[in-house]
Amino acid sequence: MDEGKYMRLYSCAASRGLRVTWTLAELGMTDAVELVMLPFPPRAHDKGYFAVNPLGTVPALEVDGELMTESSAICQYLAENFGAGALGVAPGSAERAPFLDLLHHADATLTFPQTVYMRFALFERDKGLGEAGEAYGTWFARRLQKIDARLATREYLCAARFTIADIAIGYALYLATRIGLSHHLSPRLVEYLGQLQARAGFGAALAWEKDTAHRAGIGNLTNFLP
Ligand SMILES: N[C@@H](CCC(=O)N[C@@H](CS)C(=O)NCC(=O)O)C(=O)O
Repeated sequence: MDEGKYMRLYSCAASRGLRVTWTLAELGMTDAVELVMLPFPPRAHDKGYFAVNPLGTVPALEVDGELMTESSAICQYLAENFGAGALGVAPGSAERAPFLDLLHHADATLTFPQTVYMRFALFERDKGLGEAGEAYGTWFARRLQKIDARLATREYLCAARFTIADIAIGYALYLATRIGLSHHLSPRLVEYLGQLQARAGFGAALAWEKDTAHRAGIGNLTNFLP
């Protein structure tokens, strides 16, 4: 690991790893982490990465002799260990239940159908499963109702403040705008996402990913996205 760093994060530009770089930027912790940007997908373009993460997925965080490969869990780990309560909702606090629910909802229920849509409707459309892919896009859209309803009476998803639940869900909404699903976002969700994207931490995370990828000679930053 580079001198002065005590965690190593492997990621690809604008992938679910953005949940992690964004959390680190919000915590002011980017200096503590060695960021390794990879071409997407690593399984095709950087086979050496299998030695780090046999799944070949990003993000992956090396910390404390362990490897974490779930974006929402990594955000929770960072918030609980380094956030001094700022980005998380502690056990026993009000709204801990929706906090955990939404943190997991982000990847398990929202990003999952998004990625199936991307695979069959975008990346591998020529394989003849485009229609099935589009159906996953619609399925994703129907699942947005839970977030939309929650935000009808709130500025942030829980605890009346910005938390990693907003980061995790915000990434799914951001991804929707990058892959041709923005027409499924209601005006309320568009406004909410705009507010999240205006945060200094979001901009800092994108810039960190971009600079690091550039220095690693990964030119096509959009290779993850169409
Ligand atoms: N549930 C995991 C999913 C990780 C994942 O599938 N990441 C995608 C990028 S966003 C990936 O690495 N895909 C490349 C592959 O599966 O080979 C998380 O939340 O981090």
